[in-house]
Amino acid sequence: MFAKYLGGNRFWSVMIFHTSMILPISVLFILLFLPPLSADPGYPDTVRVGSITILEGEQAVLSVYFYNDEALTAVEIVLDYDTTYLVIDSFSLEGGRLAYIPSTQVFFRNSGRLLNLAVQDWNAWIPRGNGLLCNLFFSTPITAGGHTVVIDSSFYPPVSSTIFSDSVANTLFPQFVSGQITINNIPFTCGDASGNTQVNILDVSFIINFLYKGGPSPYPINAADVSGNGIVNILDVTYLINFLYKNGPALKCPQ
Ligand SMILES: [Ca+2]
Ligand SMILES: [Ca+2]
Repeated sequence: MFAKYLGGNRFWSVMIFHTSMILPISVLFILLFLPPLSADPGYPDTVRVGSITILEGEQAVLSVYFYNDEALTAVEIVLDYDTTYLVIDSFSLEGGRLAYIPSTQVFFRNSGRLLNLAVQDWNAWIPRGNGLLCNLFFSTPITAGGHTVVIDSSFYPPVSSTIFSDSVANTLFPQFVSGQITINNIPFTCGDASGNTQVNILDVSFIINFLYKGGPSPYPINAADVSGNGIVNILDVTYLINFLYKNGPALKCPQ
């Protein structure tokens, strides 16, 4: 057919035939080397991220669970979260269903807002079951209060996502239940750097000790930012003295 359009030029018809075969052959090639996909048999396998509430500045310990009703060779989770208010510190399989697997078969990658954890059992199958997969440990900046961070699934091109691999290396896509970390503000009285609920000359000393003498940090730090400009420095000392003794303007800590 192509040869007709090209006026019977045999050279071009052969070339077009060869070119037209490249795409199907390359698709066939890709299909041959992709891991086989398989429908998840039985009750749907699931990865579920827990939800917790913490105070700003505290460490968050977030649990991730998984359910599988067939034996597995590997479990991989890829999680996506906003790093503005959470910083990943570490992870642990301790106390979970995969705690028996040696660390040489556990792979963890932190790529900015994506976390990738892959666990493989090279010696036997991960048995069917339901329970803890891992704990993730996050720290939260002192400014994180009042925010909720969703821990969601994600997809790493070309093939990495939350997947299970069954005992004959079929790839299964478990259902994914996202979770969240709610970060609450620490209640405080503005100016009460010492944390005893009263605002007086001792708080002036407390801030000076913190700034210049290695003293403990106000808790939360915002209690000492009486000028409300996001920084705690000598100007807050002046501002607090003015408020206490010179009819200065009202304290206006960030909340
Ligand atoms: Ca105080
Ligand atoms: Ca300030």
